[in-house]
Amino acid sequence: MERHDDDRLEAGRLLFARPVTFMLSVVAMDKLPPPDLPEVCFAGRSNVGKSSLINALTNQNKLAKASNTPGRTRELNYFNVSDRLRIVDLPGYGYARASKVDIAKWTRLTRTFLAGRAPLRRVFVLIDSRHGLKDTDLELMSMLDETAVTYQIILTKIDKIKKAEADKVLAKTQKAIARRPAAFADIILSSSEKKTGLDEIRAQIASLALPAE
Ligand SMILES: Nc1nc2c(ncn2[C@@H]2O[C@H](COP(=O)(O)OP(=O)(O)O)[C@@H](O)[C@H]2O)c(=O)[nH]1
Ligand SMILES: [Mg+2]
Repeated sequence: MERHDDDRLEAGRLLFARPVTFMLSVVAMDKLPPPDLPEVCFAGRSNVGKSSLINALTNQNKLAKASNTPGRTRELNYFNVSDRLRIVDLPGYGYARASKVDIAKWTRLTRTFLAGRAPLRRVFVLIDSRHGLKDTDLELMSMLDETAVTYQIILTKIDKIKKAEADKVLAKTQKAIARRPAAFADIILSSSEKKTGLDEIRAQIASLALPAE
């Protein structure tokens, strides 16, 4: 491994060495915290493994609420990472039984947030590696391409599929993002269960955080 890689992984490890704290839940744009720290957010279809990944990254089992009634959460949840960066957990989308009203509310709040949030440095778009990109994911990505917000794809639950399948979904996803202007070229394969890919995600987040005091 190259020296540069060691440094970035170490920076990621250090950023998450201290506890990450829950800050607040936001249901309306006018209640967002002041835009005084860089932010990254996690987005993805309901049940993709978003809460589990946030918990695994922070080594905290109950930080993000895992497996609450899917599709019910409409708030943006803010987490403070050592006053150097904030993580935002977006409500899951694509829940089959969500009502039209719920979908409209999700769309309005997240669209406004994603398009207009100045400190937002990157959106991690989580995709279940067993299912690949769905229409709702493509819609989100198009929205981010339009508003020029950089996003990086994380293929989740990689422990559930075989290596050959992982290679296939990776190649297919790479092809799908090749011409998308705001997509970050590197795709991360992750498993919260087996702790795969976590160091790389931490390193990516650390590269966007304020420097340590
Ligand atoms: N095997 C496996 N299961 C996972 C992984 N991540 C999440 N899950 C499971 O997938 C389900 C949904 O996870 P959750 O984090 O609540 O998804 P969210 O709705 O996107 O927040 C739960 O039953 C988790 O235990 C993973 O990396 N591997
Ligand atoms: Mg969740």
